[in-house]
Amino acid sequence: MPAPGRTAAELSERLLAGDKRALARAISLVENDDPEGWALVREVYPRTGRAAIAGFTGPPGVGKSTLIGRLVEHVRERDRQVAVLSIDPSSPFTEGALLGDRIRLSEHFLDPGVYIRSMASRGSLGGLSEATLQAVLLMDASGKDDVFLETVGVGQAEVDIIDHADTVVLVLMPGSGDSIQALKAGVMEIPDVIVVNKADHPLTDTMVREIRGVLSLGPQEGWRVPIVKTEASRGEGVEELAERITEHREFIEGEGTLAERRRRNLLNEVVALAAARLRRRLEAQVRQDESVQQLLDEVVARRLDPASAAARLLERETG
Ligand SMILES: Nc1nc2c(ncn2[C@@H]2O[C@H](COP(=O)(O)OP(=O)(O)OP(=O)(O)O)[C@@H](O)[C@H]2O)c(=O)[nH]1
Ligand SMILES: [Mg+2]
Repeated sequence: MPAPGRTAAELSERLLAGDKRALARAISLVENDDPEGWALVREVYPRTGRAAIAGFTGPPGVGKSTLIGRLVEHVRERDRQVAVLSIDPSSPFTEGALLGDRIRLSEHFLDPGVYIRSMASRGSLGGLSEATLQAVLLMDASGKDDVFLETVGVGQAEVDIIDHADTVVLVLMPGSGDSIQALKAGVMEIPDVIVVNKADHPLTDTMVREIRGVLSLGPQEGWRVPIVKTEASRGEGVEELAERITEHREFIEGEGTLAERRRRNLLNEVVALAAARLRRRLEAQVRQDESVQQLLDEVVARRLDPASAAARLLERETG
């Protein structure tokens, strides 16, 4: 067997050269929280930051995967390399849940310029959002011009994941009233582009009007969120959607908000990783350290309140 150092160097070399199998292997490493995976990301990190990352979110079954499949065709016609990462934060059985996505994107599997992946586990350090970022970085390093992230739903977990995107596309379909409510109530951040897919549906224009209504309540300066009608199953509106995504990226690049956005997301990432490491260490202490058990006994006996106990625990850790 070759020495681990050598294989790691070889893997990063192949990854940087755009080798699909090396990319697959690398993502599995970070997904499994393998130290080799983290080392790999460390090594290729200076070569990242080039890819345009678009995130697609929205309720189940609105047509996100079909739409992404069409966009993949679109960017391939322009000779761009593309990677797709599907994530399902709500399901512990990710593999099965994403099977449908894989089938819908299957025609692209043989194209060497397309890499499609679903995230099957959380990765133990940090969480799904961290694992997503690592995977995106690896895709970026392997020379992909475009990365499309897909995540189902509109909750906080999805927001954390989708934050890794430069452009967030919310995909809805006629009748997605709940999502309109979520936007209105501010449960969900206003996305950069809104798609009303399944525009073959008679209630499409009603839906578009409702969305306009919600957007009119929001900020009126800066980027104006476009609403794009698509019929993904027939490829209608996909060209326009691709244009809007590109325009948005150009807009934020021009305004300097891309750099700002990335800085904010990376800061969140650094904090999340540090917090995850600290948590691991604290949990190990609680298990192993007799005096932590005594501290806990004090809390149980109501002689010490939980917040003071936590402060003492942290003092020992950091001080
Ligand atoms: N009528 C109609 N059906 C569509 C359209 N786009 C997609 N569909 C169908 O809608 C269904 C769901 O499409 P998907 O692309 O899997 O939707 P999704 O949002 O990725 O679904 P999840 O990943 O399960 O949340 C499929 O049966 C598609 O064929 C469209 O424009 N019109
Ligand atoms: Mg899907």
